[in-house]
Amino acid sequence: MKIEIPRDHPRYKSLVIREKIVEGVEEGYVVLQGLIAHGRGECFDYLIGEETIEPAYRAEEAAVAKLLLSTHPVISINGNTAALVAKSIIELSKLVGAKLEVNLFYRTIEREKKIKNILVEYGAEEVLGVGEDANKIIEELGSERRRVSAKGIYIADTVLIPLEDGDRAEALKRMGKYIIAIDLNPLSRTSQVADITIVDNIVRAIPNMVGIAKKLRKTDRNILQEIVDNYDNKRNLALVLKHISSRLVRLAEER
Ligand code: PTJ
Repeated sequence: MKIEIPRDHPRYKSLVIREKIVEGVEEGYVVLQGLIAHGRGECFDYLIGEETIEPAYRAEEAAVAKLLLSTHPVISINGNTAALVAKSIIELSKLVGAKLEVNLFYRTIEREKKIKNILVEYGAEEVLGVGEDANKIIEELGSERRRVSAKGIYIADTVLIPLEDGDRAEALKRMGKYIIAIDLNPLSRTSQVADITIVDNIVRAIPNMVGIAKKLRKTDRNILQEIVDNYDNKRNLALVLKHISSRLVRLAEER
């Protein structure tokens, strides 16, 4: 059911985002499980304060620097990502020279094609991982995410994996790939295993990364490398947890 969300509704932004996910379900490219994943993300976003916190911005900066330094960077696209940030993620891929690959946990050829069509509509020139293109297998992985493109994730040195399940993140790490995750849950397995974990809503993270990429793309490689070297994911995740816990204590004390 489609409803008009009043602009003055206190949760306008959040409700509009929800509608995008629901539309994705109605159009058949977001899975029902994507609604559950989104709800979990919303809950963590509430705890964070629905804003990009400093550690998240640092992670976004390090992620862009790493993507710019990589030889074969790939951005993995699933249903929720296509519903929420198709346009800006294509812009990011162009700015950092990363390939786009559809890779689904609940894989069907129909969903793959629908997601590819959305990306093409928004200006993507090449979309990997659809149908026969996903002809390489990641042996370590049991799920349908194991099928990847020989021109994409299979040969990638760095993979950006938004809204991901933990198994593939671990498998890709075992293959020696550098993993950048976007996940509002700082405690998830994906968050723990990634080299860079961006604990931010994807609807803020990708536009932020577009802005950062515009600034960093002409930057000297040594400086980009310094940004990556100075970044410490464990420390950054600890800062996120401290932010959440001190925020909750502060809110409780204000009562
Ligand atoms: O499209 P498919 O078939 O590949 O399936 C996609 C989903 C998301 C259903 C699948 O990957 C899945 O089940 O993921 P999980 O295991 O639920 O993990 C998703 C993670 O993303 C959770 O930790 C959520 O907190 C987080 N998340 C959800 N929405 C957002 C988010 N993180 C950032 N921004 C969001 N908007």
